[in-house]
Amino acid sequence: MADTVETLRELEKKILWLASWTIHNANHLRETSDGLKVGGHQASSASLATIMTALYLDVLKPADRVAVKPHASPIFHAIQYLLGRQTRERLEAFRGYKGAQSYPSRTKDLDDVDFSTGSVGLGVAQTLFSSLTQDYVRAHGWGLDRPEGRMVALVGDAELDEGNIFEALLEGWKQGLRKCWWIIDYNRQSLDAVVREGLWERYEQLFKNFGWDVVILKYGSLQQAAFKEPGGDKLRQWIDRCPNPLYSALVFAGGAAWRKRLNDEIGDQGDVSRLIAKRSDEELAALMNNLAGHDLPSLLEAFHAADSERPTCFIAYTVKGFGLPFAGHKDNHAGLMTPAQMETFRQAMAVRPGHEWDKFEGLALPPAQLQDFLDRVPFAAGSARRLKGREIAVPADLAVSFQATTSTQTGFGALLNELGRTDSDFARRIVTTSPDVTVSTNLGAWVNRRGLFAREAMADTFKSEHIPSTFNWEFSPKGQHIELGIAEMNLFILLSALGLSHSINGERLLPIGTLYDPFIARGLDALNYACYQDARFILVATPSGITLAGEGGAHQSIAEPLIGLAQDGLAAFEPAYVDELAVILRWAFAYIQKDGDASPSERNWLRDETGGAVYLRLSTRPVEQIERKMTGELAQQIVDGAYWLRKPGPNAQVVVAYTGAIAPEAIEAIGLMAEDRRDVGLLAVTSADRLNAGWTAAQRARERGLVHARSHIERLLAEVPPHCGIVSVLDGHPATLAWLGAVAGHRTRALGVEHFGQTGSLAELYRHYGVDANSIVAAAQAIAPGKPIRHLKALP
Ligand SMILES: Cc1ncc(C[n+]2csc(CCOP(=O)(O)OP(=O)(O)O)c2C)c(N)n1
Ligand SMILES: [Mg+2]
Repeated sequence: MADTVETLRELEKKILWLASWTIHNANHLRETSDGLKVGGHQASSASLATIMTALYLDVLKPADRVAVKPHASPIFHAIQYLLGRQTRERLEAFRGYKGAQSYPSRTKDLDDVDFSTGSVGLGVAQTLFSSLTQDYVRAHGWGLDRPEGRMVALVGDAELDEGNIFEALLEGWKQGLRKCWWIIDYNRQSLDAVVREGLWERYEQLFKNFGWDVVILKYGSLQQAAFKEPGGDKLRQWIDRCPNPLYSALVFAGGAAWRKRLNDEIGDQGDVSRLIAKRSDEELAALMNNLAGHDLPSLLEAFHAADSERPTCFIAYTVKGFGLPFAGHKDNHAGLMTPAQMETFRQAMAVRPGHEWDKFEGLALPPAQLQDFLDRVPFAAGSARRLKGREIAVPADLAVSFQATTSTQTGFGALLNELGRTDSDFARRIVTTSPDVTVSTNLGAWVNRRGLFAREAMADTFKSEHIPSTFNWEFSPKGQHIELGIAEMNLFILLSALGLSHSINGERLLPIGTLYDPFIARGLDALNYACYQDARFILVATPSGITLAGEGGAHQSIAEPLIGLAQDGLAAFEPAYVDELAVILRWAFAYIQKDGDASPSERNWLRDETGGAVYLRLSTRPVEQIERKMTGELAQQIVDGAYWLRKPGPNAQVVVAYTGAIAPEAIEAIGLMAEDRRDVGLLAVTSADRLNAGWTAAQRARERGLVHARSHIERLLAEVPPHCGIVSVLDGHPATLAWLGAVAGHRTRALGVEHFGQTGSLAELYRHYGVDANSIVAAAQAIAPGKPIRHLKALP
């Protein structure tokens, strides 16, 4: 143990040096090249240096997974560098093009980041849901040959202000969370300032209330020893009473300031005066700075003693900027060491110019001994940390029978019900989840068949009491639906965890999450986070839009189609018909499993080989279905984003392009115009997102010399005469389709919803927002002038 501590101390010094140098060096390079200086987070990193040294170089095992506080990324990269998993080139390019990332990134960093962080709070919750996911996988009998991992989050104390953390805590309690450690970097500083007094007490109570163990790491071993000296109890009382800002200020001011303050306040009390007096300024500062979060013996003891099964919160007292000249200063968050300070630091670390990147430069222990220690670090013993789940074969098509008039939401329920009947490997890998809207998003039939997941079985009381109920609500370890509380943030973070299971647990899941479309906005940052991590899932958002008529503005989504269009890593669809949905859903199951790197297809210019998550925007509106045979060509076009429901003739004057549940209005409008406008075309757009992405990519390809590159929408619109107008329409923001006019220069009028809806009948609302058949005709008349359209009624 003593040997280990000594070696770790040396390596911690090196880690702090490397992290600080990484930041300084990158800033220095930037300053000279573009005059920009960026916040370096040297202080925020230093705060976690000791804890991360203890964890990565001693405590953690290969199966453990960590979400590192965003601003501790330089420390993380420095540790990986020492372990031979990060390159000097990337550290030199820190925060620069293709360099090590400012915040740990699963997708952009090469040194095996387990969970991305950046938007504070999300990575923390991700560890909790990853632990539940691990339980889910193992309860289903998968991955049992691998050791279980602990899911660890390194949390900033101000990060705990983020509400999503508490939403997750509540869910974790409900689901019987285990194997999860949150280590709070209690430096009592946030970005702007010093945090409130006594927060640790609130945290302690709070975590205990949610069934966690709480370990408070306050006094380091030097302090503990000093407390045993005569007068030590007085010192301890003073430390306990000292307000956070004062403690921080004294840490910054150093030994002489400590002495003055301590003497002023408790110096006339005999024993404690001697305790203070017998220490030099330097020793006194070392004693007062010796909080447990910077004390390797205390940390190692606590981490090794903690129960790995139980969810455990460690509150570790630290000093922001520990070991650096601005330690403790409240303005230090984005503070950078000046070149002069860096020079002093270099000398203190005994690093010769030109040897800044040498692994063991300036350390007292022999390099061979240090390297030998690093070679035996348990965390680094495993092979690749990125696992690969086996691909799950998807059936050639998803069969479903549906009524002549039905909605996409009903169709979705029917499709899952069908899947629920089958006992294939494919059906077993599906896991559904919903934030308290399981039944109202039509997952009920599926859940009846597959059951709810819980680590311990729980009978449905209504069933056991023989009270008739439509839904069987039985929990068991074999269940395939994870029922969540209402918090949408939790839905997305759980999807993020389930959707990374192939990589984290080596076992692929096919996750489907359902929620009401407008409430995507509630969890949007978590959705973005899940996509940034490249998690794979299918999001089914239903119902949607003003088509919800009676529900009013608070339930009617407007902007979501634009989210679908703009969100990276998420392919968005809004089908109108159930046969389209069946095609898209089948495709989605395959798409979420892809992670190849083939170049974009010449057909649609999309990077389908790389895969991603999928968003399906569905509706409760029953729509008369089209009786047709699903040909391979039609299915392909549905997936590519659009097809001609009615091809425009060579002299077409108007094309109506519609998306989703508004299809009947578009069809009706075509009928109303038929007598007075020639060859009217009807374009069914199943994915504005994919059409738009393909179009952008094809243009870029042409600009780079691939003159024959054509996207799907360009090919479709090539058949439309130049003077033809396009009226686009959807139950969502009109900008979603407004760009269609730019593809080939057609005059376009984009209809849709721009303002908060209200209650009313469907007909009233469609008329009010101008997306009814008559409004489509009026728009057509305006952009494709000709003889008056006889069926057009005067608009109010
Ligand atoms: C959602 C979100 N809001 C704001 C920020 C900007 N931000 C980054 S760090 C930080 C404060 C961090 O304080 P703390 O968690 O205590 O970390 P410390 O730097 O003290 O270790 C803020 C506000 C962010 N990254 N994410
Ligand atoms: Mg802090």
